[in-house]
Amino acid sequence: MKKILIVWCAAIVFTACTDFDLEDQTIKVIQLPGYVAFANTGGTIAAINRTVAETSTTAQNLRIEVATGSLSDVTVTYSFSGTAVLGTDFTVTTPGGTATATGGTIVIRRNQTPAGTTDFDFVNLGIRAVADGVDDGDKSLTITLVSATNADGKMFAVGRGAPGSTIYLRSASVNFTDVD
Ligand SMILES: [Ca+2]
Ligand SMILES: [Ca+2]
Repeated sequence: MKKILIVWCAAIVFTACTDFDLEDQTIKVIQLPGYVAFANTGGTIAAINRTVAETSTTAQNLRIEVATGSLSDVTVTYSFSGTAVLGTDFTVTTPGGTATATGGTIVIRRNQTPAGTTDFDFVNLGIRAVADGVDDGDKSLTITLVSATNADGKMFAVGRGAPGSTIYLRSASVNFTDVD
């Protein structure tokens, strides 16, 4: 009697599983590729190119988002290029990340805004000008996203756009105007 009951239960479980198989219901499951990119307010794909005086004390908060979401925190690696030098022309005010002369890393916390509230997954990379008191000319800085991987080992594309086509918002620029 016990065996019959087990078989009967197994049959119910099996039936339940097949009844809700998405492919049997002709629903096609497509895994969307995840990506990490810079983001404008409002989500436009316009290039981010800011200009500030080198005496500006306001950090330029460059938003980096994982628009497709992530099941765990995402570590983003970025590089610096241009004539501006870290520590001389600008500093990085980065939460939970590191920066060197050639670039750094920053972490997008899962389901959190920089303020810690539960919302869209993004972080702000803060770039602040340095008043050097030296006639050193205008300086340029481009931050380019190199790679992004979450704590589960999932890799994300960097920038927006299909592979082989134009990729938007993989980089952002800040120009520092000399005031000396
Ligand atoms: Ca400077
Ligand atoms: Ca200067």
